[in-house]
Amino acid sequence: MLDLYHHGSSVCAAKVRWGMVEKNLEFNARYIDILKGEQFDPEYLKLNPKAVVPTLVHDGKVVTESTLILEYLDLVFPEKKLTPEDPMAYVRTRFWTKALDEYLHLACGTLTFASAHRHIIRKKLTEEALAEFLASTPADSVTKDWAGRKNQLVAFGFEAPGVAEMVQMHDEYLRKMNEDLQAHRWLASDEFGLADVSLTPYVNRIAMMGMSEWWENGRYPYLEDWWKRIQAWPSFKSSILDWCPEDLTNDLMTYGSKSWSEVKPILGIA
Ligand SMILES: N[C@@H](CCC(=O)N[C@@H](CS)C(=O)NCC(=O)O)C(=O)O
Repeated sequence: MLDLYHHGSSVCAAKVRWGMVEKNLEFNARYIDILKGEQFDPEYLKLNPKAVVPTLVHDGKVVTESTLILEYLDLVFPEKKLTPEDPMAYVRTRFWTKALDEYLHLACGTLTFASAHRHIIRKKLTEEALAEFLASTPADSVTKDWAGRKNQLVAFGFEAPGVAEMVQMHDEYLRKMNEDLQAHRWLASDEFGLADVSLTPYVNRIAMMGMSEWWENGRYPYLEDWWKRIQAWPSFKSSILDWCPEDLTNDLMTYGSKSWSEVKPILGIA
């Protein structure tokens, strides 16, 4: 039995969900509302002491870390593998999953919190509940300094330290995606695979926040073409978009679109 603890606007949960659907794996979806603080429930902390989603429980075995969950699933259920066999395609895939874990994930989390999540949690929580929510984040969470960063992002938005650098870092990786997609049809080779599944939620996040101009108008044409093909992929909508509740989808678009005017100058878009 496979249980996946996840959330509708979690990028790393989305990549695991999509991977499982692509691998034809059935799972019980266990929803953890990370914008209401359900990740701090003592029972959930026993599974995931960092208080983050996703967490996979496979026949009682607990696996955390989204990249490792996908690697685990490819080992345990090799019938339809997402990881390429070709050594260079494998290396290019690992380049992307490593870049996500080391850099891009924090850049995306920072952008999302500064643009939208800071407003969304304020709508959901009273001042008192918000203070408790912020105080509950463990010292070692999304990153070793996430608790402090989250506090600053909620308080100051784009004025919080380091936000511009994170937006620029996000841009650096989108530019690199565009380059790789010029060299081959999908991210790691001419075949769709784990790199595409893993990076999609990060591009989708920008689109859901009304910021697709980031790659449009000739800025990143190969990325734009890939994104169109991803959106047309049969399981994309049901695995990624449909899990995000309607109010959250609307809020991401509303607050994200308003924040685009803050992001554009950082990217040098007129
Ligand atoms: N390295 C972890 C990161 C997990 C993570 O950052 N999850 C976010 C959602 S994408 C989360 O649960 N955040 C909760 C919070 O900020 O309190 C993984 O890949 O699984």
